[in-house]
Amino acid sequence: MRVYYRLAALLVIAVLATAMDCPPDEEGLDVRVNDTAADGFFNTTQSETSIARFGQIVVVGFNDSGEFSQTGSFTGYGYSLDGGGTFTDAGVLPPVVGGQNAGDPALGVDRAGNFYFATLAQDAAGGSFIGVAKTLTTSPTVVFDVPVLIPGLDPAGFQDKELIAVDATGGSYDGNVYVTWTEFPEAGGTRILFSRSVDGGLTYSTPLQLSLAGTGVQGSVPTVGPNGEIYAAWEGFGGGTTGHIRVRRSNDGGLTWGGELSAATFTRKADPSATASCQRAALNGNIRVLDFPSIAVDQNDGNVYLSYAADPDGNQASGDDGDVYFVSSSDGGATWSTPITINKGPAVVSGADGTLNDNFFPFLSVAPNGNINVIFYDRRNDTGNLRVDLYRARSTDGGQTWINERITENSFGIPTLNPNFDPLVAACYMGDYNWVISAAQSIYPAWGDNRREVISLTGNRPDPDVYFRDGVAP
Ligand SMILES: [Ca+2]
Ligand SMILES: [Ca+2]
Ligand SMILES: [Ca+2]
Repeated sequence: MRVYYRLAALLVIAVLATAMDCPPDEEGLDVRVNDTAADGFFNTTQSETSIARFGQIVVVGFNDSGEFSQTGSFTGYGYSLDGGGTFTDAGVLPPVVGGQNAGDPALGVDRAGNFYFATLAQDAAGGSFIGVAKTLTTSPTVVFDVPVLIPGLDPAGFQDKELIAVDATGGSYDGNVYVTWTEFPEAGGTRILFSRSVDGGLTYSTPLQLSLAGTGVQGSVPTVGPNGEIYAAWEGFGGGTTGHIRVRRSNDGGLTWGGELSAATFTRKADPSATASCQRAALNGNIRVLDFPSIAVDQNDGNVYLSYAADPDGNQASGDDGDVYFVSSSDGGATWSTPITINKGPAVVSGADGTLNDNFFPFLSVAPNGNINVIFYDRRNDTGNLRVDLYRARSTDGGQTWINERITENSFGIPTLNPNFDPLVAACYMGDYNWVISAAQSIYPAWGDNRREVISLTGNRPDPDVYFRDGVAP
């Protein structure tokens, strides 16, 4: 989602002093990815993460207002060459000549170690595109080429909220790059589009419209199964407070697609007071929220797993505003299980959340051994339902039962978001998603985290940064 304001009136801010840490960082198990020295005084927002890994190389993408204040591009990244022990802030993904990259990072990697980095992008004429950049090298530093720009179906439309998947199966479609995103046509409505590259990211196909039902759709995500099958999922707004998770599947590398199915129907999450303040769905602390699905496939058996967050009691005006849900399909997406909450309820056999506090922004990954991990923001440790931790729900039995574990070492607070303390960032924005990938030895979450307190004109405030963690058994 576009999250920044236009630069012109705010350049004056960038000349002010760099924000100071207060107190000094207390680095522990969680590793900060971004370098705070790159921040402007008021422009210190790093959030909305993506992560990909190849051997000891870990790349984390994020939105970065500090870089935007200085370079005009919003899509930042950092990388680690030692498996995630230390990170180098690499600044911004380079835009095309005269253009800019506009955030919404999404990363993937192929079997040869080429990283692909998708972003919202503009060309020199200000046209809206999805950009996908490929690494030029990963040694001795991780350097990306400028992105290849993919137009929408409507040249006057706005292209938004892309995610990416790379086929690394070694099968018939190995190396293909898949991108799905939302187009806002000039005439109104929204639609989910798909494009692919079959030549290593040199060129991308003319978009195909994936969404069939409804004109209120957002938050698409592609993923690849063990036989190269592609699933794409997205949120469909059902009118009122109802939402749907829509899914389609392709068995031929994205040339043709099966019918559109509903994997889940739910009540969208929203805190009435924050929603009134933000004039869009938001949770306590004026954090804007959508209900984007996260989807992944078990590479052993092809089972499909999907997570999203929703209001558990069907009433936005009372009770719990948000729980994390899970559904699965063992027949290639044709039918889906009944949704279960995985932060509390009968399926949670250890570490259940005993509160009615918020659980939101889930992201799901399946480990090589088939274990399922879902990370999410969680407010169970604050009776005021404000401070946030990162938790994971983990299932070792295909999603039948779950345990919950805290990832973050410290809960973090929420800066003033409406209006946003950072004048380059949209009101009520605290990132729209986080990300996790899995390997045999660990899951690797990357998330937006405000634990670091900085000096501001009105006293200390929590500052948005991006953190990474390893050593968490899948
Ligand atoms: Ca920051
Ligand atoms: Ca409720
Ligand atoms: Ca909850």
